[in-house]
Amino acid sequence: MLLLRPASLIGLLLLTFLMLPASVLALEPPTGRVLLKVGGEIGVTNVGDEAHFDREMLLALPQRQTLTATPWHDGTVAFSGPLGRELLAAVGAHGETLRVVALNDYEVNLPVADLQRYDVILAMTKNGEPLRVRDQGPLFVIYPFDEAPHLLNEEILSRSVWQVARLHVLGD
Ligand SMILES: Nc1nc2c(c(=O)[nH]1)N[C@H]1C(S)=C(S)[C@@H](COP(=O)(O)O)O[C@H]1N2
Ligand SMILES: [Mo]
Repeated sequence: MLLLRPASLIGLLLLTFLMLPASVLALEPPTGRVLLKVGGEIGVTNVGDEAHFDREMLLALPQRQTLTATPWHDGTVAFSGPLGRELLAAVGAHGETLRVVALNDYEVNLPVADLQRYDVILAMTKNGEPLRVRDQGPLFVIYPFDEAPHLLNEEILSRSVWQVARLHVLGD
């Protein structure tokens, strides 16, 4: 049997306890091109005080496919990408509001409640093809309009940001 002095045992237990949360919530640094940077009130970081995601990391989050018409596309389109609420969970977000920033410097505040209530995704693909910047990628905030047609209003449309590059979690 392994004999440890009580002090070492306590030390070992303390070390295990201290290391657990970090190992559970750790986010590996990105290895590919960074598509999304998340900052603000987050508990999980991998580059400085931000959480950076490459394509592979975004695909590792729980995904959803949304079949819907939008004001910006012809006919029904299939979008897929990580659920907004899962992304927030992955970065340990604690805030009520998400500042969504696009490549063209368009910015809007999106209530976190929208992501809890609806299956909003950060679409990475359209009809199976990666969204390029020229296709309004790399990420496009897509609400499930066809499931909840009342979402087709000016407020929600203004939160439907394309060319998303950055999120900022704002505290309560
Ligand atoms: N990146 C980006 N996303 C954006 C916008 C924008 O200018 N840039 N405009 C928003 C607004 S205010 C609306 S109403 C919808 C529709 O914009 P559109 O009428 O120019 O197509 O897209 C939203 N998403
Ligand atoms: Mo708008």
